[in-house]
Amino acid sequence: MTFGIPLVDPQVDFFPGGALGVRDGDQIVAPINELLRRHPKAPLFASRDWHPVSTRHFAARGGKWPLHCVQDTPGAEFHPGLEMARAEVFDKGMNPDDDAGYSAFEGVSKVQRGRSLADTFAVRHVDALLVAGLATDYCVKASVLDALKRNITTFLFTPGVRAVELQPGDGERAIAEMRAAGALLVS
Ligand code: VGL
Ligand code: ZN
Repeated sequence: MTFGIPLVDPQVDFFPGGALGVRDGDQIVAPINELLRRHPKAPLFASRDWHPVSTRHFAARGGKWPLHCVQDTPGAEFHPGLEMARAEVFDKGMNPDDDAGYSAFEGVSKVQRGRSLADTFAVRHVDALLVAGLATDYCVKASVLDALKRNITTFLFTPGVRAVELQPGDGERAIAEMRAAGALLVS
């Protein structure tokens, strides 16, 4: 068994002070770094919300969200405190005409000719995941549910996630949903 660590959208805009800042999001940095240090050989993957400036994902075009993670802007960069130099990066959310791209499985590799995350797991013999990142109630949840649908053993690293909570309780509900679908919680 090889477990991989997908970090979901650990980008400046999702941390406090960012365009779509998640409360206490900065608290995920230290536990994730410790996890990465303890598992130096675990393959690391990072998804990146990577939007065009105009997309149906944004409120200006009927979506839910303020402008965030626009391609090649500072807000779309990875949090500078995360030790993720070894990460293989997957971009998602590029289609201007839909509000898709929540799941990291929709991501395509930045360097491997658009290779999908699922294909990359096969290439790397990754058959279990320990997931962390932002935000619990959106992209983390979508990624975990997608992984479970693909019959990948999936653990959620709870110190490494935080929720947007457009409605109070969304974070807890998202965790309950992931558990009900088969995710195992790890702290
Ligand atoms: C996300 C809202 C909008 C996420 C992305 O990464 O969880 N949430 N876009
Ligand atoms: Zn987004």
